[in-house]
This record gives sequence, C-alpha cells and structure tokens, in this order.
Amino acid sequence: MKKILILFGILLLSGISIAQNVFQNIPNRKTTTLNGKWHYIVDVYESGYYNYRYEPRDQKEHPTNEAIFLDLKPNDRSDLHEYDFDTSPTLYVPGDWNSQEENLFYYEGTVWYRKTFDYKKENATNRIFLNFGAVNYRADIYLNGIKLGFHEGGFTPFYFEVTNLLKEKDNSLVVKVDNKRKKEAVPTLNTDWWNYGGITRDVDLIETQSTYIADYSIQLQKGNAGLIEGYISLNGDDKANQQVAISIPELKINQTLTTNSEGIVSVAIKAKNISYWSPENPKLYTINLKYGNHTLNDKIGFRTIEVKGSDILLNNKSVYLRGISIHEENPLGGRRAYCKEDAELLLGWAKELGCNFVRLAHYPHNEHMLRMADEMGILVWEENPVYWTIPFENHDTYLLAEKQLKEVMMRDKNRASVIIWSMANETPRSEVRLEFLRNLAATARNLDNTRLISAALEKNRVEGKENTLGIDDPFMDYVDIISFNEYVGWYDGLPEKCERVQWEINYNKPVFISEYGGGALQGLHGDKLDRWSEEFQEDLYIKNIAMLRQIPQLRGMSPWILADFRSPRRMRPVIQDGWNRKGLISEKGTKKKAFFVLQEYYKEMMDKWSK
Ligand code: GCB
Repeated sequence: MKKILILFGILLLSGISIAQNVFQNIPNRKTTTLNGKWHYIVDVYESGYYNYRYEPRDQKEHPTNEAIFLDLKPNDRSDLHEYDFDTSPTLYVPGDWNSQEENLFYYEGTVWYRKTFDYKKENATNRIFLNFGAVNYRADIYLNGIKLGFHEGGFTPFYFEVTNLLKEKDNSLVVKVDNKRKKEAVPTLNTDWWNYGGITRDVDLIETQSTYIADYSIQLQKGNAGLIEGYISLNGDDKANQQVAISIPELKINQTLTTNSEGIVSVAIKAKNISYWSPENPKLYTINLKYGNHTLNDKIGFRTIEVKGSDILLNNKSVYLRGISIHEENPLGGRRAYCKEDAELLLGWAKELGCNFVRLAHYPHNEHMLRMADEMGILVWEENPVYWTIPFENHDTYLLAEKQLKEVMMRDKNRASVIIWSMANETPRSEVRLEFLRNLAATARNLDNTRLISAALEKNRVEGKENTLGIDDPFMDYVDIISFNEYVGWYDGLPEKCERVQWEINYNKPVFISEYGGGALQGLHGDKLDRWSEEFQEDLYIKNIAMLRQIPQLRGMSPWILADFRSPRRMRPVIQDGWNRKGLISEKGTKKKAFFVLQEYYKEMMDKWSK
C-alpha cells in the first residue's frame, strides 16, 4: 500500500497522467457499472481546485477543507465547509450536463461530480480497474481523496487501477470535469458543434484476476483472406511464459499459445471456409480467449479492405460507399448520444436511407456505435478531432492529437466495421499542417496496416479554368482515399452552379465526397430558390448527385448530415435557433424531402454495384 501511495504521490506532484491505456473489450468482462445519479457542484471559479493564491489544492501537502476532491464532511457544528456533495443536486451519468440542467445549457467550465459506492471483490487476489468511456474535455480523478491522475481529450476512454485504494464500504469517487475550450486543445476553440460537457460515457469498475488478458488484436492479415493474425497480451506479475488458448468454434480453431517474457504472444492461424463480414453478410464469430480458468469472449468479423487504382475492395470486390455523416448526438433529446438505443436510432436511420457506410464525425464516437455497426453491417469511417485551425505548429497539440488517435485505434481495432481512420477535417493547407498530418498518418499506419487512411480535405478551383473544380492538396499523397468536402450550391453558389461545374481530379485513387449539403427547416416549404425550404435542399441534393456522377473515380459519399444538430454558430432565429439545419432528418425525427432523393440514389447505387 505504501508503495502505491508513493507512486500516486509522484504522479500527483509531477502532474503525469497515467490514463494513457485503453482497456480492451469492457462489455464482455466482469464489470460493475457506476452509471446512474452522481451529485455535482458547479465551480465557476474553480475554487475547489485552486486556493486563493491560485495554487492547485491537489498539489499541496495539506489541502484545506475546501479541496472538493477530499469530499469532507464537517467534523462538528463549528467546522467551516463551503461545499457539500450530499445536499447538492444530481446529474445522470453517462450524459452531458447541458441537456440535463437548464442552467448549464451554455456552461463551459468546471463541474465536480461525486459517486459513493461499496465494492466487494469476488476474490481477494483479484484486481480492480476504474474505466471511463469518455469525459469531455479534461477529467481529474480522485478516489477516496487520492488523485489517480487526469485525462485530456473528450472522446476517448481511459482507466486507472484502483485495487489498493478501493474499500468495501463508502468509496468516494470525485471527478473534476472541465469542458472549457482552449486554443491549443484538440479540438480547438472553434468548431461547429455543441461543446457538451460532462461524464458523457459509461463508467465501470472492471474486476480481473491478478494476471489477466489485457489486450488483443485478432483480424485478417492485410491482403490475406486466409490468415487470422494478431496478438494477445497478458498483464500481471505472472504474464511471462503462460499458456493462452484461442478458440473460434465455428471455424474449428483451437490453439494454445505461450506468451513471451513481456506477456505477449503472436497469433497466426490459417483458416478455411470463413464467411466474410460485409454489409450484406455481417457475420461475427464468437472468439474465446482463455487464460487460467478465465475466458474472455468477443464477437469479431473477418474481412479485408484494400484500394487498387481507383477501387475500394472489400473482400476483394469493388464497393461503393453509400454513406452519411453523423454527429454523436440524439437530436430527439438534443443531447449527446451515449447508449445502445441511441446507436440503434442513428444507425437505423442510416440503414433506412440505404447506407452501407457511415462517417462518424468529427471525433471518436462511443463504443456502442461501433459494436452496433459490426452487428448491423455498416462500414465505418472514424475521425480524429483535428478540425479546422488547431495550432499545427504546437508540438503539445500534436501529441494530444496523436494520443487521441491511438486511443480510438486501440479501442476499435477488433471491429470489422471500421475500414477508414480519418486524420482530420478541413484543415488549412500549409507546411506545418502537412508535417502534422503526415506524422499522424505514419503513426496510424504503424499501429494498423490493415485499414485505410484518409482525411476530409477541401476542394479548390483549378487555376485558369472557370467552373472547374478539383483538389490539389499535398496530403493526398499520404492517403488511400481522396476525400474532400464540397459545398457547391450552399456556400459556393446556388444549386444551379452544379450544372456548370466540371471536375478535374488527376489522381488514380478512389475519390470520396466526405461532405456536401445545405440547410432546410423541416416543414418550411417554398420554391427551389427559397433558402431554408425543404425544396431548396431537395434541389441541392438532386443537382449535387448529378454533378458528382461526372467523377470517374467516385467511390462513395457521406453528405452532411443525417440529422439536425445543435451548434452555437447557428444563430438565426426561427430557422436555426441554435441548430445546424443541414440534417436530412429534423430534431423531431421527421424526414425532409432531400432524404428521399438520397435514398433513391442509394437504391440505384446498390443495384449497380451489386452486379
Ligand atoms: C463543414 C464542416 C462541418 C460543418 C459543415 C457546415 O464543412 O466540416 O463540421 O458543420 O461544414 O454545416 O457548415
């Protein structure tokens, strides 16, 4: 115990985050949820964190009563205390605070959360980990008055081991959540979505044996549909030279492997008669990983994904990506999406539209979405929140972007649905930005050579040629799929412009239109030229689709966007009222006319590409 305290002490003083790793496959482990009601305290001046000399209280040897993380109660009736969790109101976790409490709708700052709980281990030697699916944006975590560390980045998971700090009774878990936007953060100050604050994803305690299966990667080797490969790694004192068994009963695979001195073992299994995962056949195999007397299962699909010339090959067959962009928001509640039901709603709408693909914009979405996409047979683009004008020259910003990319890649590497890692969205061209993105892409390829890399880039006018559009971004050399956003008919002319535009893309790579679209208030009708009417948006879709047909390398699109979403940038009363209206579905769940235009086009593409 003493050792642990010293370790935490060092972490505390040096401010090091130990929350850099990602726990694999939490849904299938022995977990206890800490979801539910948490007491909260809004701390606008961060008085619970900084003392009156503006020194962090958690770095003081003797923090005073006002250090909220201590969660103290008055000792007697004279004791001075200026906060009290017990009599404070509650918020539901997971969830954002903005949609739960009117006073917090626009709030950007610090809120302290506290949960008390009892915990009894199944076995005295077992270990306990505390996992957060995501906290936006920065979380400082304290258990029973001790700081576990902090995590920065609002859309990726992190965990701490708490085995030696946990008590059987009356644990106090305090989280300082701060969603203040910062220039040097990822994302930066300026975005086009709601900055939902809070413990926005599931919180779990995970109980494992003292040495346990920590991580694994199981998928087909790049370009080899007959070889299942990857690794399994153990964590714990006994991890070296241990036997680990992997079985996939339906494929008659059953192997026992021995870990090396690091606790890791490579997997390479020849497999016959695999039923390959695809949108038409979302086949998932049950995989059992056994160590000691414990078995961990998962459901994994096997597929290959490659590009060849301008084709995207899924299981060696050309596909056309019938996509739609999605924010992690349930428009019906005007809140962050966080649960399985939300994933069912959003991906269900995408299916209805005829999609075989979704672009999860502009940051990693919750794991329910990925597991649901695996089950429903929807291909996925995952995106790093490198959005617009983050300070590309800032090395710390780079490290933050890289960390978030690694975290989502760690979490979702076993999901067959994920085929594209996207590095960024609409970033302005420059030397430093190129270097930044190149480094990110190199990191991604290094971690995972089986998936494709892209980024939502921007179109440009081809010089000297009126009405000719193309893309001339040096980052194109580093991606597998050339993706770009074009807003012809909305930010760039009126929809009729589409009829005049020529495309010139002299690149033999697949082209993907990551965004186009326009706003419409559902129920507002008018003429094709009446901006904000459903007819304007409908016409814009008809003309964009006709225009994009000209591009011979076109292999898909994900128009902007499935549903209306909240954004503080959208201030026009009556029409917008804080909503970006480019959705094909309103915040009430009603489909706009353009929905059916895209649906019709996707029917045609489905027939055409299934031949
Ligand atoms: C874009 C951005 C997206 C915005 C959209 C818009 O290009 O990538 O985040 O929401 O345009 O509605 O302007």
